[in-house]
Amino acid sequence: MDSFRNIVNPLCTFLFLGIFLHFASSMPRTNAKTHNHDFVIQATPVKRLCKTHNTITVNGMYPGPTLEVNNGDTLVVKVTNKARYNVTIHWHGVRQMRTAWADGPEFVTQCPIRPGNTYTYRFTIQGQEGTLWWHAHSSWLRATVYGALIIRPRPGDSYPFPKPKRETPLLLGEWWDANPIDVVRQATRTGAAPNVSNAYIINGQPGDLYNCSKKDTIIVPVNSGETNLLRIINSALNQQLFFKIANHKLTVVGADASYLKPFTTSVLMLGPGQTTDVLITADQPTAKYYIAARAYASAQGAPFDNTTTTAILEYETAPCLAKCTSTKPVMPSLPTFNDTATATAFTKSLRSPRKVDVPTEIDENLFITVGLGLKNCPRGASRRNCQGPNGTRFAASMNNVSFVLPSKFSLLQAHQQRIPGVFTSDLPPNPPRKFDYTGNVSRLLRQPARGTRVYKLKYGSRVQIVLQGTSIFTAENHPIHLHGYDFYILAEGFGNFNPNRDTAKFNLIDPPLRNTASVPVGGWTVIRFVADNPGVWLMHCHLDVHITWGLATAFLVENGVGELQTLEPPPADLPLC
Ligand SMILES: *[C@@H]1O[C@H](CO)[C@@H](O)[C@H](O)[C@H]1NC(C)=O
Ligand SMILES: *[C@@H]1O[C@H](CO)[C@@H](O)[C@H](O)[C@H]1NC(C)=O
Ligand SMILES: *[C@@H]1O[C@H](CO)[C@@H](O)[C@H](O)[C@H]1NC(C)=O
Ligand SMILES: *[C@@H]1O[C@H](CO)[C@@H](O)[C@H](O)[C@H]1NC(C)=O
Ligand SMILES: *[C@@H]1O[C@H](CO)[C@@H](O)[C@H](O)[C@H]1NC(C)=O
Ligand SMILES: *[C@@H]1O[C@H](CO)[C@@H](O)[C@H](O)[C@H]1NC(C)=O
Ligand SMILES: *[C@@H]1O[C@H](CO)[C@@H](O)[C@H](O)[C@H]1NC(C)=O
Ligand SMILES: *[C@@H]1O[C@H](CO)[C@@H](O)[C@H](O)[C@H]1NC(C)=O
Ligand SMILES: [Cu+2]
Repeated sequence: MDSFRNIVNPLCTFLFLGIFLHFASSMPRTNAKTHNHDFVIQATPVKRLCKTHNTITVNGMYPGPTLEVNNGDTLVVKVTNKARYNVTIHWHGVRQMRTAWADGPEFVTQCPIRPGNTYTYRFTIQGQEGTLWWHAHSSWLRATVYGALIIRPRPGDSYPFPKPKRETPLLLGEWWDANPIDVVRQATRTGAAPNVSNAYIINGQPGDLYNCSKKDTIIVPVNSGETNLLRIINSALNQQLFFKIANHKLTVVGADASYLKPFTTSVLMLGPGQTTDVLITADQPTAKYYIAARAYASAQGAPFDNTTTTAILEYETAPCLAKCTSTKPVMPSLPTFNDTATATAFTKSLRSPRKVDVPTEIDENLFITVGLGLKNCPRGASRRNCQGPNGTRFAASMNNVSFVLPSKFSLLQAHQQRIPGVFTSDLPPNPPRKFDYTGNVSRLLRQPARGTRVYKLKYGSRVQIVLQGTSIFTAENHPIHLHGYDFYILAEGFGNFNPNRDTAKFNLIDPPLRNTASVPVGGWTVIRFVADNPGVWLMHCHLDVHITWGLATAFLVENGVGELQTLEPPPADLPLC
């Protein structure tokens, strides 16, 4: 080798290297791995709050298995349904480029995996790094069927921050002292709001404030001086959560598997579906500190689970072992349940690490209202089925369409095989009636229309959506999730979006890239993306109570030109209805 190096001059080396790099980048990456997993959906006895419930789990684990991959890897997950419910699995935030068949929402990209059946999800992680998660996307099964999906940089690449000593996923969830499927079925029958949860949990445990969970409380060990990475996931079904660690600052470095410009905060707010990666340095006296989460509940007067879940950050350093075991951990002071100022300050702090490529020209400019509604009691229905406010049934809608899932074909199959009568592509791009969205809305406007109405997008179109919250019945913060895409969040604000005033607030330099946007209570959020992934993609509120009421729609993104812009053919084992 020495003699070789001696005979090539520097220019030659440079050219040679250039050609080699060019060649290497056009070759398939040989270091990408394929991860094979078996998921068995089954009923398993799980004890929480002193009571045992038969719980739907994956492989008997609660939460389910953590999947760890590198950017560029392929996942092959064979799901076997041994439970008595239909099930599907959604890979939340995975872009699923050309593989919409593996996205998972039932009746959108597939029919359910029926009891006794299997389906194998195959997809590749492309250009995403950080924390995502997976969860059931059928009825309310995701209350217990969920787990973390950790995506590290490609082998040889590193994090854009110093390598943390340890990494810990923290999945925030909700626990009902009941079968969650019974809870949603009861609500669907009565038309009233479903029961709120009985406790929040961190990695499956309500924590130290509960006698029955004390001994199983999650411990996050640290050593003095070290910096660790926490991957926080809000997997709760119906609740935005504040998150805090006593006496410790958190440096936010990522959200929804995109890196962020690091910033320091003492409190996080996560809507269901959102993830946040933070660095924490053990720079406090050796002791135990509570890691705690509780509700950010923005809907005025609505009942919510007002409990606190905890884990413990425990310094392992020797003197503590003797001293700290007996002392109570330090409790952080969490924001009050309706502290919208703190929630908004957090979401407004997120920035991409550098200037990003936000579409500046727009082909599709959509204005979509998101909010609740009330349906008058259907003629002839019993009062028992109309236990919503004043004898109504709860509903929710986007641009006044309360979304109804099909039942005979998935939307994607109907789209691909041109099966008529399953959906219509006429979701209005603007509210069918203009009104003071966040004001005192007339009762004549509160009842939405039902329909399976989607919006068609040409391949490559540049899309802007103003998501406008409404105060029909009550205003509330809605975590709006788009499948198959990440989008830039340009701005958010309160009241009615006003293009003349609010366009000036758009961040076209370094807006954050996410898959779930928090639409502020009584306010709006503006997002942009390029429709470069063909398929049918659900957009919905990630509060499951709201999607149950119809707060959803779907984008039908057409194929572009050539194979690389075309949806792959469906897998042979795709479940049909
Ligand atoms: C919901 O809560 C009510 C009141 O506490 C209770 O009677 C009912 O059984 C609960 N429903 C379910 C499905 O657990
Ligand atoms: C927890 O246990 C303590 C001591 O055994 C008892 O005093 C307390 O009432 C229990 N709390 C609950 C909520 O059961
Ligand atoms: C929530 O619980 C706290 C005690 O943990 C109590 O001080 C507060 O009043 C409760 N808030 C509501 C709205 O129930
Ligand atoms: C929060 O709720 C309390 C009542 O529990 C109310 O007094 C207070 O004004 C509310 N704060 C905000 C910011 O809405
Ligand atoms: C229910 O009826 C009462 C009395 O008519 C009225 O004050 C209230 O605004 C109504 N609520 C809704 C949600 O329509
Ligand atoms: C809302 O409007 C209704 C009429 O549409 C009126 O009766 C009511 O007083 C108004 N409420 C408020 C708080 O302005
Ligand atoms: C929604 O549509 C229904 C049925 O057409 C109508 O009665 C209602 O006023 C509409 N509401 C809004 C906010 O457009
Ligand atoms: C299960 O899925 C099938 C379609 O594959 C559907 O016909 C059936 O209604 C579903 N069952 C439930 C309880 O949703
Ligand atoms: Cu919502």
